[in-house]
Amino acid sequence: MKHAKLKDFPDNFLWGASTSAYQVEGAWNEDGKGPSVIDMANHTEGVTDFKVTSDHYHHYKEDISLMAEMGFKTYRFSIAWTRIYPTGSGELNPKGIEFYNNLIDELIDKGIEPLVTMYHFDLPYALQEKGGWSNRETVDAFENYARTLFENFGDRVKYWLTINEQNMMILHGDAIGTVDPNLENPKKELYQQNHHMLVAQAKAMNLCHQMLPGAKIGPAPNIANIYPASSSPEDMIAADNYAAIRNWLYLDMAVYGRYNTIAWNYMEEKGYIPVIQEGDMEILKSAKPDFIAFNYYTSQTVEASRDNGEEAGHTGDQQISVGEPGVYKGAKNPNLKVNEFGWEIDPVGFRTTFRQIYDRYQLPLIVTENGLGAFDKLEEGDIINDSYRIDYLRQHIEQIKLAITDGVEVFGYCPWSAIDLVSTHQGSSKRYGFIYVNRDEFDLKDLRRIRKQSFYWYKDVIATNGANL
Ligand code: BGP
Repeated sequence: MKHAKLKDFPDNFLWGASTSAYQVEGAWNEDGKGPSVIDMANHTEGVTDFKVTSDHYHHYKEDISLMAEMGFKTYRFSIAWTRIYPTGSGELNPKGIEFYNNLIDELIDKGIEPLVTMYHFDLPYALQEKGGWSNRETVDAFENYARTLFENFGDRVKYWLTINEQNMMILHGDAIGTVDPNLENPKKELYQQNHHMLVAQAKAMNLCHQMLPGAKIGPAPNIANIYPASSSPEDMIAADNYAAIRNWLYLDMAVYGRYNTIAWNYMEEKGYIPVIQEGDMEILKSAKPDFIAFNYYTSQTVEASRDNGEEAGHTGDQQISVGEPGVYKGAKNPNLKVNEFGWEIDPVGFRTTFRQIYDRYQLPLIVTENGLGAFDKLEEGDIINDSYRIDYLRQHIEQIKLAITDGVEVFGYCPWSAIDLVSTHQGSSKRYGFIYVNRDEFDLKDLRRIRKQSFYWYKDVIATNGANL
């Protein structure tokens, strides 16, 4: 639909940006923090680990003051479970509580609304040693952790996100490092973990509503519209299959408390049906999110699986789908350009994704990640001319405006990332931030913060509530 006139961004629109604890904080073993699965994993060769990252743990005041200078209305960050409970449960670490109290107070002092992810990939290693999400006890540990967060921070935090990109942890467990590929049947295991995470999420949503009647909570999956590679009916079926497995399984459960039919039948066919304890489906049904947060970097395109083994093997990464025999096969979209890392760029797909989610669930939406990873260059005079990032963000914000005009309720936009940090598996040279952090892959240099060109651009976007793009 071509609109004659576009609607404005709503007043109080939450402009901001995102980070996650393990990718930005550093201080990996300080002040009583326990090891997480990230700290104990083998890191991709040739790129940095997560020990220091951007050292936000020690620079948070300076970083927040730069966010305030940009005019952030919100800052989406995650709490490291292992700072609060070094072994995942049991003894509480007061220093961890203190750090996030300080961070939250600093944000509020600067007029920035905290938007907290409770868990962003960094499961406590002590829980992993006991089976991680395969072990039902992790559900209890998460509920206990959630209670602690609500008790300690609920007086100031109004917006909560349960689990970051649960769907990517399940679909791309090997890229994100959440599953042991040597397991006998890793996929079956993953769908059991998935079920446990869904139950844990439902319990956390219920708990939040009981303990903090004024707060709002929602899931934060990575959602992308799926194109069929052609207008062939078989490709359309493949696109439907993948949309169910990648997107709707997670949101149907979060919102309606039921397994998506196509996804369920896929799980049955493949032998991935999880053990469901008595009472689980009631818990899942009883929990209701107040909004849906989602991460979007690009759309996906798939074609019918030829079932000839081509789709087997590795699973790509968060944004590159390879496929699964008999279900779908990842395809290239000839209409789209790709970034330096092979991720397709599809702003219009962003609008489609908004429309699809809102049509299905009718809940307010907030974007918790969207952005462009690039090898930024620090030029003489502390200049970082990231015009390519500005182009990417501008094109995507334009599409939010169109989605709003389409009638979609959108209340915030938090691109990835507020400040440079370490990528999930591609190191610190793959940068996303508005703020440059002066370090190399293996040379920490002075970790100086430098405003990029996009910093000034985004400041103006926020100041004009999206009118100046
Ligand atoms: C998402 C994750 C983030 C972030 C982002 C960019 O999947 O939620 O943690 O890292 O992707 O991905 P990458 O770091 O691989 O470039």
